[in-house]
This record gives sequence, C-alpha cells and structure tokens, in this order.
Amino acid sequence: MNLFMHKSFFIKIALILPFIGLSQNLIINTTNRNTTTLNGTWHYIVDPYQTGYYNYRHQPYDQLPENNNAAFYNNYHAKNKMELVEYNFDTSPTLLVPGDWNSQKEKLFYYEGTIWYKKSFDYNLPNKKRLFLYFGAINYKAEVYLNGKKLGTHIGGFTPFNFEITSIVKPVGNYLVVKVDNTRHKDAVPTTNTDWWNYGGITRDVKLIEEPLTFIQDYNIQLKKNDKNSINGYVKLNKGSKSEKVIISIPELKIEKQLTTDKDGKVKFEIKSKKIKYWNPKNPKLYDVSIKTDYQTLKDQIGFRTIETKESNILLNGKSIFLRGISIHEENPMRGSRAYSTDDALVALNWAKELGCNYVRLAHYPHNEHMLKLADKIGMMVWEEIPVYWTIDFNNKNTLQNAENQLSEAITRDKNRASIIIWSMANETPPSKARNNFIKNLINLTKSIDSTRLISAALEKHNSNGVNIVDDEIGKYLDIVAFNQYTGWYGGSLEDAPNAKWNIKFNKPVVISEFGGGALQGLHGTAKERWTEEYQEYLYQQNIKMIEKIPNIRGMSPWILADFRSPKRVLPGIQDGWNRKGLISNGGVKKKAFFTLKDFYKKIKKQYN
Ligand code: GCB
Repeated sequence: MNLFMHKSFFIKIALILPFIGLSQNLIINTTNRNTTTLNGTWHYIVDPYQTGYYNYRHQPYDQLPENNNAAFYNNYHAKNKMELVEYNFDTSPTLLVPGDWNSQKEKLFYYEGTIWYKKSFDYNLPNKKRLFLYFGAINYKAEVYLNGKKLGTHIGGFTPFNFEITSIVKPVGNYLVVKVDNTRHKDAVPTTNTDWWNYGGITRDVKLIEEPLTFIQDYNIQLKKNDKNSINGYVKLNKGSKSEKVIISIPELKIEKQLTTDKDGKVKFEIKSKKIKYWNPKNPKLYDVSIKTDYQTLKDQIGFRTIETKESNILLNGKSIFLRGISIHEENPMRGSRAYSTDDALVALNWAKELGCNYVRLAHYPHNEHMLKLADKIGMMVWEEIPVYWTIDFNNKNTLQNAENQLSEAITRDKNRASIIIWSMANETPPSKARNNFIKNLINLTKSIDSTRLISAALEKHNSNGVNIVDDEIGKYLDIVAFNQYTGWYGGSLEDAPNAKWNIKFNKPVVISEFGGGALQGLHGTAKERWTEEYQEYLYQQNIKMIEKIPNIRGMSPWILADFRSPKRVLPGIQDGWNRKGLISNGGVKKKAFFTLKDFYKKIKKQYN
C-alpha cells in the first residue's frame, strides 16, 4: 500500500486533475470566510526515492489501472493487493506548517526532493454546506490525497490552490496526505538556476473553508480604468445560476447596489461615485466593502486609486510620483527561513517605511497574502512578479502554460489590492524570438484578467562604445521600462559612474529595478575594499548620482532590503550561504548604505511633494 492510502483503501484509478486551470476555481479573500486552520504540526516522512509514490517498476501507484492486462506487474499488484507496510506516519517526526523544512531540521537544510506530510482532522460538515481544502502555497509540486482519494496536483511554489472535499470529508478521522516535491527542473518556473534558496515544504497557511451551496467565489472591485468616479468589476458565484441576487455595499460612500447574476452565476457592474477618497501611501484609505447574497455576506477592505503613465511620468491619482523603493525576498533573515506570517510581513515593511520607501518590489515570485494586505493598510505601493527568471525554457509550451497558470493565480488572488500598481512578467531574461513571444503571451494574459495596472519586467542594459543602452524589444510592450544594473559590483567603475552615458530607446518612465553590492555587516575598511560597509556605502552614493541623471527616471528598487540565503554564495567568512547585498544584515542590523539611501529618499520626497 502506498503512503497516501488509508489502511482500508486499495489502489483505485485516480482522477488526476491537471494543474492547469486551477485558478478558475480559486477562492479569494479566504481570511474573511468561515475557515478552520490546519496549520500546526504535521507528521512527515522523507522519501528521496519516492517509494511511497512509485511501485518497484517505477509506475505511480495513483495511476495504476485496476484491471490492466497489459502489464504483468500491474496485475501482480492488483491481485496480491500489494501493500507497502514499511512506513508509519504516526510514529514519524513532525514539522510546523506553514514553514519550510530546510530551516526546521538540520538534516533537511539542503534537501531537495520528496517529503510526505500527513495531518488528521475531524470535521462535522452541516447539511447543505460545502467544504474546501485551501493551500496558500506549497513549494514546488504538490500531490494531495484525502482519505485515500487523490484530490489533484498543483505545480508552482508561490500561489494558492483549493479542492472541494464536500463528498469526501467525514466527521471523524480524516486522513490528509500531501506529497511535496521541491526538485528543481530545467523546464520549470523557476528553472534550476536561481539566486535564492529553494525552500521546500507547505510554506503557507492551510485551511478548510466552509461555504453555502452557492457561494461568492471571486470578485473584482476596483476603480475603472481612466475613470476615477466609477467603481467597476464583477462578482462570480460558485454553482450560481441565473437571477441570483447580489448586493455590493460600501456604507461610507452610501453605496448599496443590487445586482442580478447571469446564467453562469456572474454579474458585472459599474457604480458611479464622486465622493471617493483615493488610496495613496500617505493616506492609505480603505473602505469597508461587503458583498451579500441570499446565502452569505463576505467582507473586504478595499482601496481605490488610479495608476497610469503619461510619457515619462507615473501618475498615481493623476499626480506624478517617484517610486522610492526597495527589493524584498520572502524571507525572515533573522530566522533564516521563508517568511509566512503577518509578523514577518511587518518586519520587512516596517524596515521599508523606516528607509523612507513608498514602494517595494516583491521579488522574484508572488509573496504571501499577508504582505499585500499589510501593504494596503500601511500605504506601500507594490511591484508583484512571477518567477520567470533568467534562463527559463522559453521554447517549451508546458513551461509557458506553467508560467501562465502562476500568473493567473497571483492576479486572481491579489487583484483587489490597491497597493499593487505593477505586474511584472520576468526578471533578466535573455532576449530572443522565443523569449519575446513567451513574455508577450504573459502580457496578453495579464491584460485579459486585469487591465488596470501597469505592466513591466526587469530588463537588462548593454554597453556599446561607453554608452549604456536599453533597447530590449519587449520594452515596446511595457508601461514602465525597468532594468537591473550593477555598476561597481559586476564591472563598471564607481568613480566614473556619475558621468555614465545613457541611451534608453523608449519615451516611458524608467525604473531601476536593481542595483547594489555586497557588504558584511560589521566589516569596516576603506571605500575601495569590497565587502566592507564603506564599499557598499560608496557604491550607493555613486550609483545614486548616476541614476539621478538617467533620462525619465521615475523610481528604483535597489537590491536588496536584507541579506538573504542563497546556495550560490559560497565565499567563506563573508557570504557563508548568504547574498550580502542587503542594507540590513541577517542579524537585523542596518549597514551604512541603509542611511545613504534613506537620505536620498528624504531629498527626493521633497522634490515630488
Ligand atoms: C540579479 C538578480 C537577483 C540577484 C542579484 C545578485 O540581477 O535579479 O536575483 O540576487 O542580481 O545579487 O547578483
């Protein structure tokens, strides 16, 4: 018997749900629903050979036909009801969920492969209610089984997914098993090569969501593009039918709009209002919004703002802004692990506030939802991105589908967050025909789901005859031309930086999505000595002088807020597995360059006020 089967079940033909299209069923705003957490301790089994998944002929147990005559070994298994007896979840150790396994057990620090997770729970589902199992994220591939039945597979480490379990759940002794596999693959998103830690595990919240038979699954409530006096969007009911009543109310604006669904249980709407107070970082106004049907009321807090570009300007609510940003990885550096809680989000965004930021680049994948909710609340504009990073397999259709699925899950989850102003498609991808098509596909998909935000990607520059050139073909399709540049770290002289020449072939706002250099906090020396705080400080001073002179410059997100773990960073005594480009050390101590940037942001804030 395989690991995901409860003792009383034998191999069945499993219904394997493909991961593609899961976003169609994604339930949004799970924090304000009737939920039961499954966070806490889960038993686990480390299974590097995937013994619980494959039989001795290396066929997946969950795909074995019961009566397949074609292969002897299948019959052999079916006839003899072969059982794998060499495992026991209940005597196995435990891991905390949410959380990565690498930071929880020393032996799992570098582990990449399969780990089985198991949780038992009881649940009394009342009559005429439905139950869903929701995962905030699992890195990277998840196979989910409940009471011996396969619920499905999900691919992609940073986006949520859910399964309906109404007909499977029982009052006592539910047996939930998840196979988590964080093996890196060339054709995956991201691919094998990244400059961050491949944390494995059930890294975000797990919950049960109880809903009425017909329930509000998804909605979009935002300002209409180019019209600051209209709130528009849609509400989508699950198992809804024609003529269901939906009421959207925003009491503070005296809005109470009654709507009626179409035959698919969906309704679009537009509400006019001249009294809206607009969300911005200084005054992050959120409105209490409620969506009512005959069966439930769902609440949210939503901000309204416009974001657009006009020639070289980025306009927030019609006013030109400068993005005073910083890049952030989803890591709590002091714990040396994935960030997963509101407290973790607070640590990062408070540091960003202290730095004088009005904007953060959440690199290099969609961060957890706590981050976006907090950004909405405290007033921080956000660049959200998907892990289309470096050398993705751009010729591979499955890779594109995978990226599209992650993108659509991210937008589906976050489209009501006022803080998000930019969807980013990719980071430092090498231009080619295949890559351009890949990214164009992503842009089209983004626009089809949400046309209200700006689209960008972190591009690269190249140098010709002493001139820095940005002419990436994909720039034509972006609202903001963003690029990474590492003058003074990966080449280029810091002394000459302020006099650098630029040729950026687009009349659009320019954002430096990355610059920076490494420093070990506490290591001091001259500004010429790499790894010292003084070198990093000088690098910031010179880069800032250079960036200020770049035509159309409208923002930046230096690399990076805090030191982060990366297996690529092996220099002993200095890096020891950490990328040291943080302005704050993994001990939480600010380096000198933090204050250089802070001073610059103080100055630029005055200019744009
Ligand atoms: C980059 C990447 C980022 C790296 C950084 C570095 O350009 O976008 O993921 O961590 O450089 O430190 O080299």
